[in-house]
Amino acid sequence: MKKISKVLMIISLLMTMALNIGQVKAKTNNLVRNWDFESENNEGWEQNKVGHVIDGVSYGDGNKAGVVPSDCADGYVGQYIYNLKPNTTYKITVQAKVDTDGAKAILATRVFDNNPWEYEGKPEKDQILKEMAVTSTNWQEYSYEFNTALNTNKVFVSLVKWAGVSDSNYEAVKKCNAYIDNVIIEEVNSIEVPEEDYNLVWEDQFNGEKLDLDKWRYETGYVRNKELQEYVDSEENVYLENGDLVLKATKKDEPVTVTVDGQDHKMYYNSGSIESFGHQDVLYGKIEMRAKLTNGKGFWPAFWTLGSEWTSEGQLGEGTAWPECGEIDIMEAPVQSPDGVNKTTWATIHYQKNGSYQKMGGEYKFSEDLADDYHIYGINWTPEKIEWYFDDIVFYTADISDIENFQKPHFVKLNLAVGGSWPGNTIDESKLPAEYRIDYVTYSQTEEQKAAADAFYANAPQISGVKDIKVLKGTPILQENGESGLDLLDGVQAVDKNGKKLTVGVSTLPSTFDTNTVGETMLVYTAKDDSGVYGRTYATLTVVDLPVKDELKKLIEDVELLNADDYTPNTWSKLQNDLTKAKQVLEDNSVWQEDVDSMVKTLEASIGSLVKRADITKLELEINNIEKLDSQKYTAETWDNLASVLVDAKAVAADKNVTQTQVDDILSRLVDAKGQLKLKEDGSVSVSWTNLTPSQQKETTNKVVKTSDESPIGMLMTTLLLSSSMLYVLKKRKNNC
Ligand SMILES: [Ca+2]
Ligand SMILES: [Ca+2]
Repeated sequence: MKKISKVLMIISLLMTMALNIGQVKAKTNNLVRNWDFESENNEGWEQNKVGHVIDGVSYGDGNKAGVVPSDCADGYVGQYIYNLKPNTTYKITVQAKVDTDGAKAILATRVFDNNPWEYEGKPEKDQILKEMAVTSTNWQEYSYEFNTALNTNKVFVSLVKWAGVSDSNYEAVKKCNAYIDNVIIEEVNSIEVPEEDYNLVWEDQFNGEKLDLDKWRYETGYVRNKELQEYVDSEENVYLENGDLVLKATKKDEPVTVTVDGQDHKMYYNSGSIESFGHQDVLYGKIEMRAKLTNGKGFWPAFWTLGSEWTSEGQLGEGTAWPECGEIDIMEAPVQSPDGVNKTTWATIHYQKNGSYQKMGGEYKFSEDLADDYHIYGINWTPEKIEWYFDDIVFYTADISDIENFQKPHFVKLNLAVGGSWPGNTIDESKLPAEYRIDYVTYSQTEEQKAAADAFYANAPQISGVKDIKVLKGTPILQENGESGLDLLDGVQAVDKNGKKLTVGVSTLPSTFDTNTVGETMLVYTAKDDSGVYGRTYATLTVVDLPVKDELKKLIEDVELLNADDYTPNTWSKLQNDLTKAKQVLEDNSVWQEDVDSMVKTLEASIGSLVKRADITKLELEINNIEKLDSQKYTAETWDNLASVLVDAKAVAADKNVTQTQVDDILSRLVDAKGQLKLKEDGSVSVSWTNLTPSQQKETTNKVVKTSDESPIGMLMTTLLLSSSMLYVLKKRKNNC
């Protein structure tokens, strides 16, 4: 007896050890009951009419596994997993196989309880959290992570066989046995990448006076979702205050009616929406904001992205529409509950896959109202996954490794909607004006994220030759139908990564923009390569008013009243030159205001530099007088001096551009030189001349020269007359004394 029990004990111990080896592999925190299908009563596994636990097949040691057998194309074997935590990531690992080449089974994880999705008012039952194809004909490990992130603590994991009769693999699916074994589900602890590994790429701290329109553009008007607000660019609804961007919803005095889907739609509120389109793209990295949300039933603050290839409405533009462009909702908090409390932030991606619209996502429920304080809302985006975080909690992860929409650039959007399809049209107006306050938006990347983004851009179409364009009001723009006008594509080219030339499209944003209105619009240049990858480049088209030319016209009229003879030919001819140019500017309908203003300045300067023509009457008279003198009478030295000054004087007199000062100067030099003339020693006039004292002689000479009489005889006569009268004056003075 003792011996037997010892043997039994040893056997039992060995069995326990064997079991423990298995348990070690399954890990103690495996949430799957009967993980290896080996228990007697098939505990845990749901067996429908086709899927069941089978004897005689097992992965590794053991004798049992789950099977979805042949002769069916619609069946499953699976298990409900209870007591999951919301907003938590789990990892499922299984061994699985199919026994027919070309067959496929699906490892699916579904939400299977109270519906967490009330999107657009349509509850979605049986939401697939994640699925993976099983195609190996040998046992193989299949594994993925999923995030509850929902109002759920229960999922259903299953191996599914399903094919439609028309599917190409229908026969193979129907024929095969699909097996599953060793199912492990365990919680994954999120690992945050350390903060210092991120480099800031772009940010707006909203610390300025006004919204930075080099970073953002406004969305205006009616935009989407039958929402009840009109987006405006007014400073009442979009402004910076205390370091925050404030998007504020206000009630309109009168509703504005627009046509949506052929029906009248009333907008009762004004609100704000801004986006980084055309200014900043984001592709892989952390995109984060710190914000204080609105509460109150009907309000719907959001922080989200759209693919940058999103079509820009324009008839010339190329791009993709929603949902083909892809959308990442970093934060959406539509206030649905009647009490108006806002405690839930939603994380969703919308995309197009295999030609059909799909979405996945989750939510985070916070203990407090999100309108009570500032919180951080962000995503960490890599080529493999997008993780959503709230403050420092990662609450949802989406595997995007095979979703093309999230392997290309997006742009960022911030808006405060009122009403619409999600929160419904009952609005708590007691909350108006409602403020959505954003402290900052940042975009940062690790080296790996940057390298992945750089690789995308290096292979995307490159557009060159794009430049800002300025036109005058009313300038026609070249149309696709060939109607002539300004060619927005002039000099613009695009090539793919191999240098192959691509077609470029251009559109204005908004498309309703035309050049009859003064202002700015965005020009969106788009090129697509053969593999469907888009490249985009942006520029600004500025329409300016026709120039005002009144001042120029008046100035031209004034100039035309001036008389050529009054001014030096040089300055006059410059003025005439500028006048001709001014007249051209006046006539030309393609000049800018600054050209007109500059022409006015030039013409004014030209008028200002006009020089009055000099009066040379006296100079000419003096030259004439001197030319009548007899050189033989004077000493060679003094005559030569006079002759030399005379040459200069003649040159001055002949130059019509000389100034009055130049004329006066040369006249004075001429008079001086003439006054310094000395008669030769044997001059016939020396007799009476010697009767004068030296000073009298000098004075007399000066006077003679200054009166500048005509002939040598006349001069002599004058000299003599003056001499006699001098003597007479001197005599008189003596007598008087
Ligand atoms: Ca087994
Ligand atoms: Ca700030």
